[in-house]
Amino acid sequence: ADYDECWLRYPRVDDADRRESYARRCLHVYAGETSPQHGAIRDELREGLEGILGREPHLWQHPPRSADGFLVVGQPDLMEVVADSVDAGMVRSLDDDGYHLRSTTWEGAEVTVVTAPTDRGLVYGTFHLLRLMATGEPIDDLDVVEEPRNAERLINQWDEPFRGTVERGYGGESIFKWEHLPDLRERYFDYARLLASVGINGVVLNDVNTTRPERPGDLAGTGEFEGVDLLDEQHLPKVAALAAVFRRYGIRTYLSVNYASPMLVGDLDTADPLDDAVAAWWKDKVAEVYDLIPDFGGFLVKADSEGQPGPYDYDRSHAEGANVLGRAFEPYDGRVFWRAFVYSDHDDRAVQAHAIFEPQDGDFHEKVTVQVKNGPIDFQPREPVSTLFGDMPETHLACELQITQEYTGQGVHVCSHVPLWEEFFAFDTHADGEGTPVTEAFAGTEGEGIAGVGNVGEDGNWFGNYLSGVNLYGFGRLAWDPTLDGESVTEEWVRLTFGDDPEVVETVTDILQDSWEATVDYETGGLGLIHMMYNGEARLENHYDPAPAEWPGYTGATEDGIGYDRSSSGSDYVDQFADPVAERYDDPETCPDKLLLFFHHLPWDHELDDGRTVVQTLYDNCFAGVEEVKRLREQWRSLEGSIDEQRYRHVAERFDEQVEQAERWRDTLVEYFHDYSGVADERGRVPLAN
Ligand code: BDP
Repeated sequence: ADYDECWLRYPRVDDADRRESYARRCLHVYAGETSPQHGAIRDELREGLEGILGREPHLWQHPPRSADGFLVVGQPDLMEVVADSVDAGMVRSLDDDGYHLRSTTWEGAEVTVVTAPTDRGLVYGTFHLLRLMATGEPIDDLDVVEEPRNAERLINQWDEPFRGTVERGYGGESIFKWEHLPDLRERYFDYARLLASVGINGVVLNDVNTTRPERPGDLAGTGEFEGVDLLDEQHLPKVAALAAVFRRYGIRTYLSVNYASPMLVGDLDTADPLDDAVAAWWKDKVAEVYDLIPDFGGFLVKADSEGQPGPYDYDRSHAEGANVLGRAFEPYDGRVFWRAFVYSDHDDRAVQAHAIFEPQDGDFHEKVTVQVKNGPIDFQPREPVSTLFGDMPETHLACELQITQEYTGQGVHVCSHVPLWEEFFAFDTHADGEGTPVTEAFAGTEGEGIAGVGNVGEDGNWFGNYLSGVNLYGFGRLAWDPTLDGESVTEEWVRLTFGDDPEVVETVTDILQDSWEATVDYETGGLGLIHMMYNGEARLENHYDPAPAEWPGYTGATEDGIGYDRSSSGSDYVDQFADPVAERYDDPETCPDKLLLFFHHLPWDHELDDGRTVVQTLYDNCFAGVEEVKRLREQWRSLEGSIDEQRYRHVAERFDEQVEQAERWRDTLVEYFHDYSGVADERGRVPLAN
């Protein structure tokens, strides 16, 4: 293939003893052949084991009696050797996506067992075993039981089928070629492998923006909108073809749909959720989809948001709007993900989603999941946690994270989101008293989980910046288990991607772990400011260059001070948090510095704990962010010769551009702070010399 293998490289294990120990247990493989997932498992083992062992494995349809040892992959109910080797009752009782790995002996042979209650679990278990070997871990004493902490682990592609582009994608064009489908590309299979290898179980194929203004850059609209989705007769067979690819890897397919589909795809003259014909249309449409795709996952809907149609067009609530779709899924194992990314352009945007959705807690149909971004605004470099988490106990919730680096340097900057997600996951909402981490708000049963806005495209390296691969890998691993240690996940990715050289592993892991805070510093000044990036009239403009002056409404900058007052004397966003979080945020003395100006408008000379003023701290952080990126670049440069030239150069070049861009951010921001405050930097750096 002319594209990168990412973390599925399967290089030969150098250590001969270790390799021998793997070969003894895995050179012979006994695996089923009856389901599509079995096909995927056999293919993966063939490729993976051949790489790792340096020898072609033997695949059997029965236990290979002559071998001293073998690997067996199957459900206990279908294979005697599995039933004999594990606690079958325990395996059957595992979560559908769970699995069990065990080393034992059977009739004198050393066997390695991968078993699960479902074939999808077998896929995950197989990838887990291969990961252990690819990272050189011993497998002679395995006893691993894994279950995901989140039932739903979805990728949301923001791919635009009718343009071939990816909204907010920095890795090139969309990999999905709709004009050629149902013809399949090898790349679809390889993408499914990447996703399944990190535990993803669903993929939404198309962008949430299914209605686009005809003229780009005209969101407010001329009234001429073009709505599109994939629910028509021409496209559904193409969707089914992709669904078959993903199914092979245990991944279910979903679609973003336009709320006005009954009018756009159907020929009704309304999409009013309380209209019987509309309800019947959705029911029939969902039935038609299930005829083609029996394991279809469901719909994702962006309604009444940024120009998309929705129930507001008929004076209906979000619950009324979502429930008509939810009811259409009643006969099936599928559901509706309904986004809470809803705001209007007045008042404090942070309070809006909660103000709209929280009062409807309990009103959403069983088949509806409300999907909430991690923060109350929009994937900013750092935001507080959305107050909907913990405050909608009667509703299925999913959290939405952004894997793609829309606001964090796009295809250029090295910025791992893993530490960002870790901070988010660890947040204590206090919803149920102390010790109610945010993860509990979406880690329930079916219908709850985590969605991530994808970051792959047609580029040879898939992501734009090669190191952005850590964001897809880390997302999958953390969606499976948000309590995993982010640094370990990152290190795992580095070892799978760059090999085992300890210096490379340590250096790249450190770079990634420190990269996010650096970005936060030069892009925001590190005290909780948001939306300081260029954001032209058109929704699709930029989000990469600094332009704080364009959005004084977000920074709250005045001659007297800076920050947005969301305290009890301002918009009172703080009040949506449970106590004692609300109290802590409400008082500038106890509000954490990193979110201070998100919650408070403070005088430029307001003193922080360490005695520095607000404006001085902003200056210092902007400068520190740039220094940090330079340090990270130096660290990367120290690896020249230790990793292959092509990947070395690629990242080195991006670092050069990142340093320049970080300097531009720093200079723009400090000038901005200086223009308003009139306060010079104590260290003489601001105003800038030229
Ligand atoms: C913003 C993006 C925009 C998306 C929107 C969304 O700038 O492209 O359409 O979010 O999530 O982050 O719907």
